[in-house]
Amino acid sequence: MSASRHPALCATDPELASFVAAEEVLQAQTLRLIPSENYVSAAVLEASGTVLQNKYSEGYPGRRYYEGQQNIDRVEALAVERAKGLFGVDHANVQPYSGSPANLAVYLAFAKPGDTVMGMALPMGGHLTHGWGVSATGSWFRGVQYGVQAGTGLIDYDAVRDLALAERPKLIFCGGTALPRTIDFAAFASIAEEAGSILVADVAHIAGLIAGGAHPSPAGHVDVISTTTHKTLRGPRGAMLMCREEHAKAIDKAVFPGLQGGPHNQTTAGIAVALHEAAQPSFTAYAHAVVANAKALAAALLERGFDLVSGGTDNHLILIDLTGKDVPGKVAAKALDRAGIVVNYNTVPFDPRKPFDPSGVRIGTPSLTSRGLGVAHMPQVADWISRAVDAAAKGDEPALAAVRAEVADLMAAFPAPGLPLS
Ligand code: DSN
Repeated sequence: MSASRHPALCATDPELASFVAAEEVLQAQTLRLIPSENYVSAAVLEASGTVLQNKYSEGYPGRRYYEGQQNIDRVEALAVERAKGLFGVDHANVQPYSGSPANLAVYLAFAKPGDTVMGMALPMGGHLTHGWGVSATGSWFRGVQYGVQAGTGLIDYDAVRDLALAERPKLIFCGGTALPRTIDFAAFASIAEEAGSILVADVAHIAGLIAGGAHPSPAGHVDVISTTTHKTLRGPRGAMLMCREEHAKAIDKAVFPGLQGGPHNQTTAGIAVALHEAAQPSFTAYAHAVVANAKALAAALLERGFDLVSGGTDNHLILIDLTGKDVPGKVAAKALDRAGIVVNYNTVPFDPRKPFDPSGVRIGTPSLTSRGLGVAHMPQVADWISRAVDAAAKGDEPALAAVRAEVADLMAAFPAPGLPLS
């Protein structure tokens, strides 16, 4: 971090400033493939670090419990209008602190403790907050879980319907954290209607693809859309809940005063900027490039003998099953990290191993696409992954160091948004 970029921080707390500087270097030099991460723009970074931080504003625009809201109200109303326009929804709440509180607010709005709720099982690609046992949502509510088919890795919508009709859950969640394929929101909507359930689309991973027209939208199919703002949508760390007008009051009441206190106004400002950016034609091109890159990377990995859950991808995410490579996911992820390629180890459907030491590695293309890498680079990326996994199997540290140097060379030619050029 240069003193010219953050002079006050460098002068006041050089120790902390040095950690941030090191993170800037790490993010600049490595190939970041975690599918839920991205690079925000300089404008989003600036908006997220403003004096809006200094203000308490419990309530909603025009209905606050504190005075002095002239500017805060305008910021939040702008974010809300932009969210409604971008996603084509009646109502948007931009206050949830992140994805888990957003989902918890949905429970508060529509269910009572002990009610049955349904979501995809975490090891199958769902999310903790979709009723999984170790989460509050799985202990305060009765979670029933669907998965994917063993052979195809795809959701079996007939099985989802059978479970929904047998259990009649209050809430059904669709969406997740390790789903490489398109979600059929219309199919979920017809199931939820038959079962008499409220349908929630958790689109945290694919919100940017939806905004850019690279994945079908759940708007018009589902009761509530829940999303974080910092993944493919490329905003600050935060979340939004969007819904039909009939649910607006229940959602707002659940977020505040039900669950949260004052909104993080500096984050709301960053969300507003990200939504503005996502409404530009360049973002549509970005969203389609993310998917094109992921498809090209999946094809290149298949050519190199990797086994991919569901055989490929329709979106930004690829789930590599390393069972056949004899390298556990965690060993591979840590070796890739030493090679300058940042991924996360992940369960694969029907994983015989434990979540803290699973068989898979989850990768995605949002970050590298934000840096301008294209389909022509994907064979090189697949080659690095292949070399690093082979090196992990052999314990070949010099091979990992060689990949790391090559990665840093390419990354130097593709500066990351929001980071200093150096
Ligand atoms: N932790 C997020 C992810 O990485 O997918 C989901 O909440």
